[in-house]
This record gives sequence, C-alpha cells and structure tokens, in this order.
Amino acid sequence: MSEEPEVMLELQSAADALGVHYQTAYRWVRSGRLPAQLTGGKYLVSSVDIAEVGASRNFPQAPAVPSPARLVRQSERMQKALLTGDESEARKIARRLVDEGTTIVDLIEQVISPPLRAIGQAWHDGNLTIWVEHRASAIIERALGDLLPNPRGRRRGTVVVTALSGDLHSLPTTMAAVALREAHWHVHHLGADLPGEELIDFCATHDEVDVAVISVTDANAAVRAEEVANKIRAQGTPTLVGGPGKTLGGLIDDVQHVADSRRS
Ligand code: B12
Repeated sequence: MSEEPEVMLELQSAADALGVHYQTAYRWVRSGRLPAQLTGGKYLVSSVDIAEVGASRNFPQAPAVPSPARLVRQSERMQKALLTGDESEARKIARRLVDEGTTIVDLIEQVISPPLRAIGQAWHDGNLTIWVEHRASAIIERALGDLLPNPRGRRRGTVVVTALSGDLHSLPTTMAAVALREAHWHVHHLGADLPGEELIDFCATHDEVDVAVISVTDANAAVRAEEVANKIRAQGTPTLVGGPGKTLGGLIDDVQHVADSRRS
C-alpha cells in the first residue's frame, strides 16, 4: 500500500482539514497538541500530524477535555491535598487531568498555581507555618517531574531556563521548563540559584541555544537578572526575564517571537 507523501499546510488549511475553527487549531499549536513550525511568520503543519490529531479526535471513546469548571473543582481539591501533605492525592489529580487531555500549561495555571498563591499569601499573613509551604512545593516539583512531557515531532529549537543566585524559587523555573517542553522546545533546565556569570558562559559556549529565559520570583533578584540578560543579549542570544504576573502562554509566544526574529 502506498503512503501519501508528507506535505506542509498553512494553519487555516490544517484547521479546515480537522474541521475546527482557526482559533482552535491555533490553541492546539500553542499547547503542543498540534505540532507546527513557524516559518516566515506563518505556522506550517505536516499532513502526517494532521492525520494523527484527526484520528485521535475521531476515536469513539476519546474523553472530553476537562471543562474550566472541572479545573476549578480540581484546583480546590489540589489545595486541600497540598495543605494536608497528601502527595498521592495531589499527584493523582495532576495525572488524571493530563490523561483526560488537560495541557500542562492549563494544569499549572488553572489547577496548581492558585493553591500555591493562596499558600504563599497565608504564610505572608502569618496563618501558616513555612514547612507547609516547603512541603507543598516539594510535592508539586515531584508531580511535575512525573508529567515531564516528551512530545512527538520536531523541536522548534533550544531554550535554557534558570533563576539566578539569591533566587531560591526553583518551582517557577520547572513550570517554565515543562511548558516549553510541551510546546516542542528542547530545554536545558538549570534550576534556581545559578550564578549569573555561569549563565553568561553557558550561552557563550552553547551555540544551539536560541533563547535564554530567566525566571525572577524573589523581587530582590530582578535588577541582577536584567544586568545578566543584557550581557547575554550583547553576546547575541535573545534573553527573556519574567516571573509573577506573566503567563506561561505568554512565555511560549515570546520565546517563539524572539527566536524567529533572530533567525530571520
Ligand atoms: C514555594 C514558595 C517558596 C519556596 C520555593 C521552593 C521552590 N522549590 O521553588 C521557598 C520556601 C524556598 C520560598 C522562599 C522564599 N519566599 Co517564596 N514563595 C513560594 C510560593 C508559595 C510559590 C512560588 C511559585 O512556585 N510560584 C509560581 C506561581 C504560583 O506563581 P506565578 O507568579 O503565577 O508564576 C508564573 C510565572 O512565574 C511564570 N514564569 C516562570 N518563569 C517565567 C519566565 C518568563 C520569562 C515568563 C514570561 C514567565 C515565567 O510561570 C509561573 C506559572 O504560570 C510563592 C507564592 C506566589 N504567589 O507565587 C511565595 C513567594 C514568591 N515567596 C515570597 C517570599 C517573601 C519568600 C522569601 C523571601 C521568604 C523568606 N523570608 O525567607 C524566601 C526567598 C528565598 C529566595 N532568596 O528566593 C513572596 C515574594 C514576595 C516578593 N515580591 O518578592 C511570595 C509571593 C509569598 C508572599 N505572598 O509573600 N518561597
């Protein structure tokens, strides 16, 4: 039996072939569900990937992706599990939602981050001891480790993700790393508390790095992060600095945008 040759289609044609609206196809590209390459400012999708995504949608027992209301309920359950240290429940919630089709970005932003913010606020207000926060963030680190995505298809390029010396918040770097992996980037995840000079050197010696991402959660690390970012930019590697108030969807868009500008 002869196989159809692979052809690359523009996103509108891919959406038409899948029978979905352009915006839906765009969301799937952003979340990594539909692999795509950005070329000359346009997304191109392989006919092979369109066929696979189409087949998975037509599978009769394919479950519906969890609704926003379900994510809110699961986030409340996640908060209880994190406060009581019920690791197995927290991991079960995360795994089940991903198995049901929730993207890692939605899992982090809709289900995991709200309880972490509430825990941080309760600690700040003196209503919760610090070990509750330590235990909760350790559970989330392991849950995200379990779910580390390794999506099929070509990588869009390579990113290095870290937080600099003095900033001990490794969890947001893990969140950025898994979100970028899900969106088809190869990621060097260097964790938190990395000396700035080491990151500058890493970028100088790793030509394959398209973009450096510095996550800043401890406000005291912000000025140093900008200084380091400017040095890396001067070496020719686009560098993004971000943290609280920024979204992972925005991060994925920005990484794609600066990598594209560098290549063109
Ligand atoms: C867990 C935690 C810790 C843990 C970290 C463990 C770990 N392995 O990461 C520990 C216990 C170490 C810790 C320590 C401290 N913490 Co703390 N911590 C938190 C907590 C609860 C969650 C942090 C987190 O994971 N945030 C991720 C999500 C929940 O937040 P988000 O802002 O939406 O993050 C998104 C973006 O960052 C994005 N992103 C990530 N990287 C990038 C990069 C780019 C370019 C872009 C665009 C986006 C992006 O992804 C995230 C998900 O969408 C927060 C509460 C909070 N509101 O965040 C406090 C919080 C950040 N901590 C705080 C404080 C004060 C501290 C301490 C100073 C406390 C102390 N006195 O010791 C120390 C500082 C240590 C240091 N030098 O860094 C304050 C920060 C205040 C400030 N403005 O700086 C917070 C906000 C708590 C509070 N309400 O007061 N903390």
